[in-house]
Amino acid sequence: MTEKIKKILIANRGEIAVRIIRACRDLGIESAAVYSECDKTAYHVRMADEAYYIGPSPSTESYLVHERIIETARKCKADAVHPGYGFLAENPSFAEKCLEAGIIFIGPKPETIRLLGDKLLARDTALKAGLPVVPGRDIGGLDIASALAAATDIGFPVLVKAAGGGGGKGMRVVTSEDLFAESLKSAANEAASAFGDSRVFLEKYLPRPRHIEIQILADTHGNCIYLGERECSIQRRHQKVIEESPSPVVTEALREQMGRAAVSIARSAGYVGAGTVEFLVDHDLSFYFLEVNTRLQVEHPVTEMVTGLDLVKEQVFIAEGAPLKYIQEDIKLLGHAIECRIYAEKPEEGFVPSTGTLTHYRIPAGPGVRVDSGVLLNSQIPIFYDPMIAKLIVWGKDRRETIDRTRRALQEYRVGGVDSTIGFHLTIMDNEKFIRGDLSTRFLEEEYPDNDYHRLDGEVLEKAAIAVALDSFINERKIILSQTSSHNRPACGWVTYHRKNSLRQFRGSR
Ligand code: MV4
Repeated sequence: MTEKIKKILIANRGEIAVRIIRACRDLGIESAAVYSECDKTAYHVRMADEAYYIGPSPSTESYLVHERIIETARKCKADAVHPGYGFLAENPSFAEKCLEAGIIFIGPKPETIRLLGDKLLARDTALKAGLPVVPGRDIGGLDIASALAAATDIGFPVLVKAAGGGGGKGMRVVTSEDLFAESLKSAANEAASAFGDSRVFLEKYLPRPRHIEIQILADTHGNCIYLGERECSIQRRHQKVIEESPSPVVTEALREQMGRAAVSIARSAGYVGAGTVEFLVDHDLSFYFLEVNTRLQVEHPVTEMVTGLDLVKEQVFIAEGAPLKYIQEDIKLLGHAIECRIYAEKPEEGFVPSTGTLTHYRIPAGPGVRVDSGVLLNSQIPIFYDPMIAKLIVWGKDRRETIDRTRRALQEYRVGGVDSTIGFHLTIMDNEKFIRGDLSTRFLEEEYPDNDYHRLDGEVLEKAAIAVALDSFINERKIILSQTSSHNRPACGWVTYHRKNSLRQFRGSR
């Protein structure tokens, strides 16, 4: 049975809210935005067909309040809620409450979100589904001595991971036996305070893996397909910075193996919707299951660019109960796509958030360029949320062309009033290892140990000098112009002389 969705409430903000509104418009579905105090005039609010105030600026009082969002959806007669990513996207209780209120939650079933959100249960599910997992052990209920025996059995270095995990919290690399007990305790403590769940497990530590993930789509009729991979190895502190599809190392055969593995765990978990199965890939190209993300991901556009699909539209069709329109053989990857996450941050100062007003803003365009922006000229960048302001997604026929277009687009991009990561991305586009596709999750720390992302080549220095000279020239003019009337602005010597002279003539003729 398919039930057409007529109105979607978007329980999010910024670029992803705008992205979802665009899909709604393409589908002829009405869109309702929600906004907090500081988002009153935000881009997503202006874009949506309707917008509703849901509370003060802190997300704990607005975008995270289940009842406010469900009440708003009910009031505006939305038949579905799209959570985007972050906020409530992977919250099984919220998904449950939506369903209880008779509202479609655009995402997997609450029990699937709950199962896969537990990294230990997800690992078990992967094992049962026949996926390769990193050698490891659940140490729940074990005393320190038995846990140490398990670690010794796996072999050091081991990685302590939190069951409630994600984002690297409650994770500890342990290189030797004597540091084990202490690391175990501190990981468990950190996990308890971060997730309210102190359970931890052990895995063999892979020192320089790649992070490669498979996009999947599963409908309510038991069909499930994979849409190729994304390489997301370039990240800092578990925040992805650059993503691409396809991965520079994934062959047709490896893609099929990883894709089948992803579909296999999705089936075991009763997965419905768009999802991502994450893997670690070792230097010998052996791959290991990491976790499943039960949401639309930030980096979904690179998959859209190489498959030609619109993942948000597919999510809506699945939520309506429609069968997938594609079988695996229909999915063909074309060309190459790279995404740069543009943050309002200062890379030179350890990526501290940079808030304020966007006094200058111009987005790039041209062949292969897509910008999913959450802001406009004069937007306020609030302190309350993630500082990602936009994503630059670039497509080319191959990786080389895509890198060249990305560099060109980054050079066209203008952000003023706040700092941005554009210069940082330009540095990466010229990095030889990046250009070679020689990546790992350690890429940034290895290539830029001192956070030194300046591009101090001659061309940039010359441009900077010209910019500074122009800026001071324009500022001087502004001061002079504000002191004199525009009819009487300073001119070169002979003009001034002539003016004085004609004034004398005028006086004289009286
Ligand atoms: C690992 C690993 C090495 N070996 N597991 C980081 C986040 C969490 N979801 C899993 N993570 C890792 N698990 C084993 N056995 C290295 C990481 C890791 C990482 C993974 C993906 C992307 C970025 C990362 C950065 C640091 C560490």
